[in-house]
Amino acid sequence: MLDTGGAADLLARARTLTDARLAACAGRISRETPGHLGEALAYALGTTGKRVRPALVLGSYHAAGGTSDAIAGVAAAVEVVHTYSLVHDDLPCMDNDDQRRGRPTTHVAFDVATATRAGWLLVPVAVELLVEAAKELSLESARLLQMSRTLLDAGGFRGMVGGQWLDLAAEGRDLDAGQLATIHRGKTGALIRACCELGGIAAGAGPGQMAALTAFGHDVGLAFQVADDVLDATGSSEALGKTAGRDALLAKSTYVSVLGVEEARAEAGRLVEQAVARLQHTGLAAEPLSDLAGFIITRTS
Ligand code: GRG
Repeated sequence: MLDTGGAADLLARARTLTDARLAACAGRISRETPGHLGEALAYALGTTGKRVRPALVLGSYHAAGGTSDAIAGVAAAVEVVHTYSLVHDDLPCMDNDDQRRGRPTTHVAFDVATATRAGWLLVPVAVELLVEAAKELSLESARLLQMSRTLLDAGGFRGMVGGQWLDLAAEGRDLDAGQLATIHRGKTGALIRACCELGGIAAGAGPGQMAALTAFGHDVGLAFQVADDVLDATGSSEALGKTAGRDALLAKSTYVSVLGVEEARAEAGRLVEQAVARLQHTGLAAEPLSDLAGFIITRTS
């Protein structure tokens, strides 16, 4: 039985710290960016997700001995990249969805051109948040460079964008589990892995601990998507805050279509077990992070 007790505290702390940064950021942007575009940026940043990625950043940072609340700026930077990806993912040229986080998607609330521009504008906002956080954490420039590379690489063609590209190209095709893993390790997993790495880098983790955090993030990132596929097939739109059953509608191969619900759940469990084992005997204070991995595959939204 997975213990997810410590996850609630970590998620609550991540929400409090990160949301304060995101609210300040949204306020500044809507003052600086005129008209519809500023409003759309503030709208996208004002939606409340689960904050799993910020919690992974905080959990990894604390696990590696970091103590400053300024890590919230790094967590906010990742959340902003994630937010941009959701805004663009929902566009008519991608998954074409009208509900996200319990509200109309950004292109429905505004229009496609505004949502597209708002998504693009969030990328430099994320970099700015990262740079500010590095300054607050008094990190030397080599570590800021390493963190920038980690975040941008995960968000780029070797990660999220490349995975999304493959995912779109695969619509209507039957994939096997190996092909699905390649797509989702990029589309969803890369940013999740980067969260764990960013926390470790910010805390000054050594090579052994960094390798453990990377391996943990690699497995949890894929487990997250397997759980997402199960929720899409079994959850309600009300609970998910987005349209349920979208994968079947778009004729997407998913872990559920390939493995079935029960085997997909079992696969998510195996991945998390493996992820948690990666953190053992590393000197990392890994309990909250391990609990968070359990939450990621037992969540209901
Ligand atoms: C140019 C091809 C190209 C792509 C642009 C849109 C995009 C980049 C990538 C899509 C990435 C994406 C949306 C992956 C899905 C990840 C996922 C399962 C998101 C849901 O995450 P949750 O459940 O959401 O954490 P909340 O709302 O809780 O934050």
